[in-house]
Amino acid sequence: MNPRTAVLGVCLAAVGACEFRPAGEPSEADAEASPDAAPANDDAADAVPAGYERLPGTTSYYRASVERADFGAAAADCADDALRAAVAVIDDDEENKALQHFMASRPDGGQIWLGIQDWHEEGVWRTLAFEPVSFTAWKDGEPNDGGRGDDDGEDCAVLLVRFEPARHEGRWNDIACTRARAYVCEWR
Ligand code: FUC
Ligand code: CA
Ligand code: CA
Repeated sequence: MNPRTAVLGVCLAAVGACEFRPAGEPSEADAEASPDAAPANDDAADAVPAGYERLPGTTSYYRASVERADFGAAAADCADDALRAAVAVIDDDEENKALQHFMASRPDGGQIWLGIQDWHEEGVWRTLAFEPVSFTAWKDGEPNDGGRGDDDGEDCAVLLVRFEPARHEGRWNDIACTRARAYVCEWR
């Protein structure tokens, strides 16, 4: 299957991750913050998914992948864990460092998928829910779409956990979504 099709399927299945809300309408977060809102009664949606843990310096819970997978399979695996679980989206340098540290000692953890893509619009990086990406840590010269700029370029991205020279560790590179990489699932 075309990896883009696979990811879109996941996206549509993961209701929370793919919510399109017209501007001005209250979000779920607004409802929770309102004193008049009904108390949360969906315990299952609020329980930390099995295998997820808190990492210092972050506000989410995370699970490391068991084996490398192409981006579509990674996204499906994470989305399968829980509502609001997805391939980790890194929002700041603290989280970038936390995930680097989390994966550094794993043999297959040299690079991990990020939950962002530019296949929807080349050069415009967004989450799978098409939210804009606020924080980036691209390596010098990246993202370069593999030098292509067409549909066969590089539309997924990884965090370089281990890299030579080491000064590039912690930076990001765009690569083809069909490659096999480790990943971290995030539940927020
Ligand atoms: C590294 C990057 C390139 C490309 C390739 C697959 O060589 O510097 O931009 O992503 O990997
Ligand atoms: Ca691209
Ligand atoms: Ca690249």
